[in-house]
Amino acid sequence: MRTDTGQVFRLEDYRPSDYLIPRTELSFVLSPDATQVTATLAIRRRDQRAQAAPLVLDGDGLDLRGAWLDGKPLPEADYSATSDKFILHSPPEEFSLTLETVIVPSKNTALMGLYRSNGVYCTQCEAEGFRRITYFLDRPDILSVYTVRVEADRKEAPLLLSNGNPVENGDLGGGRHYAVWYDPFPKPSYLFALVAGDLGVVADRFVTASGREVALGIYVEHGKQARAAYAMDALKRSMTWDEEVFGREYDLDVFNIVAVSDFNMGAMENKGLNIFNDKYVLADEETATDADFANIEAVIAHEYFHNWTGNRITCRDWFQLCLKEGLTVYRDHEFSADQRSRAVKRIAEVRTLRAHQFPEDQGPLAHPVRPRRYREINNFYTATVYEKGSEVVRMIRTILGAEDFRRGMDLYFERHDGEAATIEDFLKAFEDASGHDLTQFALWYHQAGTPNVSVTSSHDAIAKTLTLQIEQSVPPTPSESRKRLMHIPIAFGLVGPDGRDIAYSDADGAAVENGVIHLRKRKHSVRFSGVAERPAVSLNRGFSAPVTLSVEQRAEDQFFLARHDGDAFSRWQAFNTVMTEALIAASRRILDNREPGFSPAIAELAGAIADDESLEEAFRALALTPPGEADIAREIGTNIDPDAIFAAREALLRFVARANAERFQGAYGHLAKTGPFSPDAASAGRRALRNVLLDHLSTLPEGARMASEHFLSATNMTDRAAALTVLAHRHPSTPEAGKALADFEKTFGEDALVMDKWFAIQAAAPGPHAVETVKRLARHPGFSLGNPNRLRSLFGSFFSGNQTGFHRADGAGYTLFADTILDIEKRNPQVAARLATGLRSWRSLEPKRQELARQALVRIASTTGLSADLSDIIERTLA
Ligand code: B3K
Ligand code: ZN
Repeated sequence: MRTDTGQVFRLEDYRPSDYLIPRTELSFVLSPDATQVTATLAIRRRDQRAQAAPLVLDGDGLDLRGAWLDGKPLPEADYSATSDKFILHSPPEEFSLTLETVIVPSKNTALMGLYRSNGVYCTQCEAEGFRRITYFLDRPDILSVYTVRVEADRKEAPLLLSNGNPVENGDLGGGRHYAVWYDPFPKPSYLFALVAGDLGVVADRFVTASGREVALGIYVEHGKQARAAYAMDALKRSMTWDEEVFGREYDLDVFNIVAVSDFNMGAMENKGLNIFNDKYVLADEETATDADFANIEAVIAHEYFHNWTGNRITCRDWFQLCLKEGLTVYRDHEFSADQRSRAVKRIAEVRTLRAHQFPEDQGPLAHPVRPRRYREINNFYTATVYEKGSEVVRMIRTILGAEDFRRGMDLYFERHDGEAATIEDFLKAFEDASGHDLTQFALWYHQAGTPNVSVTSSHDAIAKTLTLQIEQSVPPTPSESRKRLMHIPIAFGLVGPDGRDIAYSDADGAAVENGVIHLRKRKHSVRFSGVAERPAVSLNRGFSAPVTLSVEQRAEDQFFLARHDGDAFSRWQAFNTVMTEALIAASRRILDNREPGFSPAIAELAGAIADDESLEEAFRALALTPPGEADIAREIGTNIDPDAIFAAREALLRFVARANAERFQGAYGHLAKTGPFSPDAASAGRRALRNVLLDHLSTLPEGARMASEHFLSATNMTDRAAALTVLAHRHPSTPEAGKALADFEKTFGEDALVMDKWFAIQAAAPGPHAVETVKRLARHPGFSLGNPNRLRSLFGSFFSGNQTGFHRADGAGYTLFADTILDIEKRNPQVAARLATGLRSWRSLEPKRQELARQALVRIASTTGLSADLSDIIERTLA
């Protein structure tokens, strides 16, 4: 484990490296306990007139066994080597350096560099894992052409893969064999990959638009090939889509994906050899939910799209991470929107953004989409860099329009293919292609915090005008107290009494273009003429800007928009706002020992939505889902009491279900009739709606029996997991719940990925017993502290998905938090640091819980020898 040195890296300190490595030859002789790595690097000085500076290569925990310069042993006086640096004191202008190191994959529990997962050798190098394999200029602006030779025991590893195209393989006798791979595209070290093991394959082919034939392979555990069929289908659809929508073709003869079961995150876009967490590859109706299918489609697409946005054009330095990540998330969002329902996809994206990015932006870990400093880059693979980064690209498209956006993308590819680029390069391509000035817009990359837009409206019936007073503000964030004014594109509509958008004759006060108000100043007064009747104002349609809105509006306008807004996102938003406001008021009343008190209009609207066949089922399912407990807490902002919020939410579900019992029962029964399983969006939508209805109806008497029947009659994992959640969360002490949990365990006990759902559902079960449940489950034979998926499903679900259980008033959840994180950190600092963000919103809690949470954080902070990963998160959280 690399302990914290406290070193801070700054964007303004970027300097190009003195040396380049145009070619890299790697040779691996694999063995679990002593893998020999020989690297021969062709190195040359960047500036031939410059003085010979020492060459300093990065390492991390390396053991050097030999060094040669131009093939001759290097005299000891000419270099120095430690486990984390190799220094050649006075290198010639151009030379070849051969370094031999020995590494121990079987002991690599951090899962960075070369490690073993279920007996398979695999690698993870982004961001700085390559230096755990060999000494190198391990930075993204050093692009090199790689040749890789892999040698292994044929029985242990019949399959030998690396980046690029296969060029040679053969037998070495004594049960050993080898393969050589050559990747003609210069790439940074973080994209290096190697896999060796015994795996099954699903093979297919793809012919690109220009007729290049590509051999596709998805490698999975033997016997699981059938579960990779959906991933293969998603891959081929992604390849076609990128050609059609972005004009991007694949460029190698092969494209391989390998699924492994021990992986720190979702997947990795290594050139020609993507390595995936098997959770994002394996799916069939028996074992995966509709959400799993959708995630697989999105992650397969995301990693594939990186081939152009990330690999062909990479990042100059790690501060530019959003250059590849935000853009590639935007691309995978667009892909899923085209494959499924655009409106439903957009609502889901915004829910995710608000659940993950908003609390980050509003708490102690806030940072700009392009950060200016970091201590540990692994901690910057955040919702801000990814999701807000994607929103920023989406706003560029809104501002430029679809055609100029595409022209800008084309120019970006044309100018920077084969280079390591910056956000400035990216923005310049759009400015040059469109003639727009994006100077003010660029603040979205540089300034942290979620802007707030507040709006009031006034209608003058005699003058037939509608005036909007709009004001923007950006709250202070850590180390940025003063903020500059942003360019915020707010899409809007004025909805008339007949439910249609009113055509206004002109608008002044701000640049209003194609239904978008462009805020650039602190205050805008926008007047629309020719507006005879007072409209309901629909703002931030399609969530055109990632902001919070404070709108002074009559309650009946929200109800009206929830029924009539022509923009599906805003229609969903209107009902969501109605419910959020009702829940906040109810939780306050509950704290005062009063009845929650909901308006019958809410139940009526919910009933109307459930029955409205003009709306897609998936949309209705989303609309009928009340905001989650964390969403409500975020809106309340301070002095949070999770128990009151939970009680209010349960009361709302019951209130709506009671008022609509018959209607919901009818729809629930009707939706039960389906044909054979299909993972497509429409079928998934029907299941989602039926499961949301179950969630409501299960609050009524006989709820446990109904959920139990749902569970027992389920023919797919979506329905089974939904019923199990209702039982374990709402009716935990019933025999039905106990039986369902036991049945599930019996059926799927051997399937770790499926058991993750069983762990996650129980860890998220609300109430004071959750702490004990989680401790008990941590001793379950199917649980393992070494596997990141298990950790996320048990502890991640508890810390981030169980508001009442984790935030138990006596602080027992926080004690478990500190104990667990310190324990995990010993083997895997990266995963420990990620889980530790579970307390980032501790300052919003009510005072007693806040103090207990602080004590747990301080206990972690005062532990000696913390990793850079964990101490960075904890110190920023406490700052
Ligand atoms: N680029 C990887 C993430 C690597 C995370 C390193 N700590 C996956 C992705 O975003 O596609
Ligand atoms: Zn990515």
